[in-house]
Amino acid sequence: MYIFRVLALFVAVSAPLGVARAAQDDRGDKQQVAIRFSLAAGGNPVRCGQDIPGLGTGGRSAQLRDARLYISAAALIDAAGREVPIELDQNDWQYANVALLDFEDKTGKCVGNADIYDTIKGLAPKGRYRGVSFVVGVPSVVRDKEGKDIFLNHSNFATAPAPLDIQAMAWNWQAGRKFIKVEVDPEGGVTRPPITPKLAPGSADGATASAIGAPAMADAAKPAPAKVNADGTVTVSTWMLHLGSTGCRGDAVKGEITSCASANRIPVKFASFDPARQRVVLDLAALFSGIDLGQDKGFSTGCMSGPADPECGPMFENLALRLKETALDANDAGKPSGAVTKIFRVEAAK
Ligand SMILES: [Cu+2]
Repeated sequence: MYIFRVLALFVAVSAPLGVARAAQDDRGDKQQVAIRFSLAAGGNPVRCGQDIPGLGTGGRSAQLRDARLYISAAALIDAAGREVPIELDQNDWQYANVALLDFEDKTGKCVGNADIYDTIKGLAPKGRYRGVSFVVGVPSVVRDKEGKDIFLNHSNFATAPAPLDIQAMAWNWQAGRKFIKVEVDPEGGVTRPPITPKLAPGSADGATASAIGAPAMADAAKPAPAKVNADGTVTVSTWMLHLGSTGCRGDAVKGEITSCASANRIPVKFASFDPARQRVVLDLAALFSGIDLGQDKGFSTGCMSGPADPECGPMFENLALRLKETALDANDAGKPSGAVTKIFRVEAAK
């Protein structure tokens, strides 16, 4: 029953979007905008199949496995400091005000698909702009031109429009999408605490994580090939960052409004940015700063947004998000910490 309502909603939504595109053929008062992104580790570009040297505190080299993220609410900043929304082109990578950036091409150790998408495209009112801003994450709801609510994050990926239809980027209806997914295979693997019956690979992360408010994992990580070491510790191949909303309540399947204790969306702003000459870099050196990729102290291998996961402490600091409430009932978990996130920077585009 609900499926039909969702289908009806998307049919209803795609028509007005089509009308909007046609209306923009008169582009007299609009200019085309393209914001380029790239993936790097410090000064080195990162590509599937190539060693990324010196990541994290252990200074290990690593191979990329996955690097995808959702960007929303992209805007240009005018001389008065106003954020002027970029109206995104609607295509397989961009829907409503959300775009998926995809830096993996399925070569080397990379998973996913051959396509790459690294440039957000759209229209903005003609003008002179000084900066750019965007949010990492998928909004819960956006309003279409007719004032109808479109539910974006907490929806069924199987019936959602692209690019919200990717199973690998979905957790479950309630928790919604993975906003950032970065996975690397460090040289020598990732060593984890001994397996206890309660913490068996494949089942434990999901069960333990949901007990502490992290999303149950829809695609619960297939256990990576594990090597049991002489001291009982286990070595697995992949360190994973999966960022998304956690502690979500409300049955999204029944169409209930879902609200999440930790939204975990990251606002990013560059007061000075020239789209013609510059690009935004997602810097893995900054992302893994202060983190030893060779060791995982518990819960998910890496950080899957779990408030009790030891690796999420330094990771959330790098993301400039609060992992936990600053005080009891402060309700600020998952909100921006107020620091500037270190994971993005601006550089001259080549
Ligand atoms: Cu962990």
